[in-house]
Amino acid sequence: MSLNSPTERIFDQTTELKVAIIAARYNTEIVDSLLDNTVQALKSAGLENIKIERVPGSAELPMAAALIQKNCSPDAVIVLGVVIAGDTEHHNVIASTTANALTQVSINSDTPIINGILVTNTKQEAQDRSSKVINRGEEFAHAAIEMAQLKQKWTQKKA
Ligand code: RBF
Repeated sequence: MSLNSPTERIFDQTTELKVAIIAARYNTEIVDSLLDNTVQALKSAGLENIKIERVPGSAELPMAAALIQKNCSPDAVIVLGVVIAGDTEHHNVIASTTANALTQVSINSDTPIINGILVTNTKQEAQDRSSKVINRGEEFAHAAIEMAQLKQKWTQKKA
C-alpha cells in the first residue's frame, strides 16, 4: 500500500451532504480507529448528516452499500474494513471480489462508494495505517465529499 496521500483540500457547502458509513466488525479495533478518524474528518469539514451501519465482515459491505443506497439515497457511501493476509489466500478473494462488487454498485447507482478497506500483509501494517500518525480515515472522508460534490456539479439541472 502506498503511503502517499492526495493533496489537502478545503471544502465548502458541505452541511447539506448526507454520508453513510458502513464498517465491518472483523478486526474491530483497527476498523473502529478508521471509523473514528473518518467521522471526525467529515464533521471537521462541516457535515452533520452521517449514518453509521455495521456488518460482520468486509464481504458483506457491497450488499449493505447497495441496500443503503437504495433506501436512504446518501450523497456518498464510505465502506470500512480491514483484510489481513494471515495464513490463508482467502483474503485475496475477499479483497478483490468486494472491490469489484463495490465498483459495480457505485456505477450502477451513480453514487460515490469510497472503498476504505485496508488490505495488508500483517496486522501491524493495518495498525500503521489507522494510527494517530497515518490514518486513512481522513482520506476516505475527503474522497467521499469530493465525489459527492462532483456528482452534484455534473447532475445539476441547467437553467
Ligand atoms: N473479513 C474481513 O473483514 N477481514 C478479514 O481479514 C477476513 N478474513 C477472513 C478469512 C476467512 C478464512 C474467512 C472465512 C472469512 C474472513 N472474513 C474477513 C469474513 C468475511 O468478510 C465474511 O464476513 C464471512 O466470510 C461471511 O460472509
